[in-house]
Amino acid sequence: MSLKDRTLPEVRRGKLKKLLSEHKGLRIMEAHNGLSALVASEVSIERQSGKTVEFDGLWLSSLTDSASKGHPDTEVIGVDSRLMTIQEVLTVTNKPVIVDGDTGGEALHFEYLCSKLEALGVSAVIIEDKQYPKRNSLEPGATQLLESASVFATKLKRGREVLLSEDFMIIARLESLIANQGIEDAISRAGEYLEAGVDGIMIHSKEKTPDEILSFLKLYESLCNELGYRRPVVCVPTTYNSMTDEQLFNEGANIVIHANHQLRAAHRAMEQACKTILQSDRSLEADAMCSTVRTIFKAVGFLDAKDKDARYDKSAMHAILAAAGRPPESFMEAFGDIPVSELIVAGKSVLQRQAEALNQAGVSNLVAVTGYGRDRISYQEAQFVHNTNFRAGNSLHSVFCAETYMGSGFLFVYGDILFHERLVSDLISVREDITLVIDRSLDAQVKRWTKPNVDLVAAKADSGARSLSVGPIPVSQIGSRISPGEVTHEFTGLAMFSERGAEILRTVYHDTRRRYAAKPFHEAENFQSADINDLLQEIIDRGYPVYGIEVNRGWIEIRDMEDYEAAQEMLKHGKPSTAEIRSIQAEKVPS
Ligand code: SPV
Ligand code: MG
Repeated sequence: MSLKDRTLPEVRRGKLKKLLSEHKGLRIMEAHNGLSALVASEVSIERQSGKTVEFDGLWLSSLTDSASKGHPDTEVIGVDSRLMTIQEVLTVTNKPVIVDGDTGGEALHFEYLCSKLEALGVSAVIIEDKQYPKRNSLEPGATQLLESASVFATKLKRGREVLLSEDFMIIARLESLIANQGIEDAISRAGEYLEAGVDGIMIHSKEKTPDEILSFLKLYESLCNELGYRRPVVCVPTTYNSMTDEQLFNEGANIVIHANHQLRAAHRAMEQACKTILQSDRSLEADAMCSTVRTIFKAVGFLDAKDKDARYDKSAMHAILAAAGRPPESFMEAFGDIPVSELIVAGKSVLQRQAEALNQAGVSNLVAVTGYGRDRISYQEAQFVHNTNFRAGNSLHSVFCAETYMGSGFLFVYGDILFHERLVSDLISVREDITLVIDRSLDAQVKRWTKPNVDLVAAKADSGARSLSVGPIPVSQIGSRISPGEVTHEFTGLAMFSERGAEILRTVYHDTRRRYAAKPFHEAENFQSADINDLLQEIIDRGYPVYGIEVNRGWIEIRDMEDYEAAQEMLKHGKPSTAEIRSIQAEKVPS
């Protein structure tokens, strides 16, 4: 079951009445369990005219409910068992549901049935004017005993009297044609049931041609004219199915129920698959007759569940830290021959601080891709992957040394940034496939414009005016050479790739790697010298959405001595609050 299409009883119950009040013909499909309800709810097609058509609601057939339980349709399946199926269906769809109530049992039983169905959020019950226990209407020669019209009308009235809402509909089903009692009997009973206060009439027939139904529909209109009011009519064209739904609507039907088709289709497919497996002595040949396992997983919400697990189970996600690069000369002069990850900022190494922030946000699987000075790294609570080629490439190629950890989505982290755990928590809760944390305070950070290789971003920012939107915004450009008029943000070096995002990243990486081996690739001379920004730009250019979540604080990069001293200052009194980071960053802005 997917958790997406749920609704509440009071929201769903009135949907049928509302659709009917919009004066369009309603197409209703049978469902006999959760899966068939999902299929009927999800399926839609586009007609040649461009019009999209879907089913307007579901029919809880007694024939298919009992058949799916391996029983005949003779009211031998009890109300509690029927209610279980009804609940199963109501749980997985938000479409209105019409329940086949058989004869409704004796009047007292019908009162209880109405009250339970109404409480569950069912929109309508249809009961047939046969004697309990009824026999299905479609089998020629089956005994069909009609109830006396007045007894049935009393049952209908008693059902109405227990209802608590105006939303729930009681529809009377005429079995006169099934019991060979003729159209006059049907019309006379229709009149009596309408007078008893029913919300609609269903006329049933098992003829192959629609003639008797069409005659009934004409007489029904005259009856309603006489009465001075009209209630909707329901048809079930199982046998006279040469008529289209539209034709039936044009003849006066308001609801057309396709009463058993999913069950019959499933039965034939099941039988064929079983026979094929026995014949072939294996299942290979039957595969083509079956939906794939993944299709079923998708239909019942397992893929959604898996997605959610990945989003919320941060412990399963890897953070890949690109920590292979050579430090700037100024660091070498000041601190000697150590990688940036090993720089001590207020008592802790950069890598340790990164690991702590990630851990606090729930990401505990760290993969650090090392290169320069890897033997000098003292923090050991991560997995290490060595980029032997670190001199030739940069962050992009480093991160791909950890490609095996990307599978179910991952976090990308520059090796030379410090960040607050809040940024990570926000990032891992997004739904988009590729999301960057982007800083919108670039304009305030005047000095940053003068620095080389700042990761600039052009994103669809709002005008700066206050806005209700808080979600990620689309990124259109990323690189260090975006024209100043277009720059809106700076990429912080934190990014999140969902499972699909990682798949896109990997596919585009391997494809471009071959094609641009010796050719300029976005801002890089060739693929070998490309960085993550070049690949992200390629991804954007290929039409995949890349999003940014905006921040203006909570991170700092350490690329030169000035950055280092600022970080040292921020952290010397322990972990800074986001407000402290902001104020110290603001102090850096020259007047
Ligand atoms: C059902 O679907 O259970 C019905 C319609 O009542 S029929 O089987 O045609 O009687
Ligand atoms: Mg039935």
